[in-house]
Amino acid sequence: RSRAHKPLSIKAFSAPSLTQDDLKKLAADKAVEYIRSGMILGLGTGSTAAFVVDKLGALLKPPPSASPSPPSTTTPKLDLAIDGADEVDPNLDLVKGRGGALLREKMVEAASDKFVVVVDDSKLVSGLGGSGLAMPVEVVQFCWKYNLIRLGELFREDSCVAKLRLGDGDKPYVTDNMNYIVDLYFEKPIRDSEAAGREISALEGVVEHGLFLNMATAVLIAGKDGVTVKNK
Ligand code: ABF
Repeated sequence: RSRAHKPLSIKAFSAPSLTQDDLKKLAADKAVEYIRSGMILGLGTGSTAAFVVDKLGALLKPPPSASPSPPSTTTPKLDLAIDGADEVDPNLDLVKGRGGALLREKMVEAASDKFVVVVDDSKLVSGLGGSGLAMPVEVVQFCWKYNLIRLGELFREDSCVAKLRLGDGDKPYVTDNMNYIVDLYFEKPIRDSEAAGREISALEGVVEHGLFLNMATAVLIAGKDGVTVKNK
């Protein structure tokens, strides 16, 4: 028996690999380069956006009292929004809102001159819905079952499954705006996300959906080789 057959410990010689949190931090560090003095910012929710807030806090002395919040009525326009995403397709269209804040996020990002998205490369998909994870639709509580059924019917050909999102104690999850969320699970990417967005919005009782189309001005994608910037 020769010791030569023992596998070499390759790990001992390779650089430590980056964790997903390391990648999120890389993207967040790059995002703060877009911030200029005097700007009014919209900062989103989620763990990647939280790294942006941390970085900003570390750079500014004293730290700002930044929190993810919508523009107030006195500040209807923002200069820059920075937020994460759940999926990014090759056109830089997004799925967002798995964290449940899609309506406010969409309002903040629509009200911003620029919208910079921060993601790690696990969020890249060939087409929206392609991750197999939830694409959220916020609906009013009153007719949620109607919306659940209609949303399932709308995407029947895409083998879509529509489920009411549950929260604590298996009670329906309630959004910041006191609505429910119906999560759509697609087997394959959505064929025409523009049409899908229009059809979902046309349903009575739908408040907002998680397709964020033509909204991102830049997407910062962190991978093992650093941050790639994609501009719209
Ligand atoms: C927000 O945070 C949401 O739109 C999205 O659901 C989530 C992404 O979170 P993370 O950065 O933790 O993956 O951007």
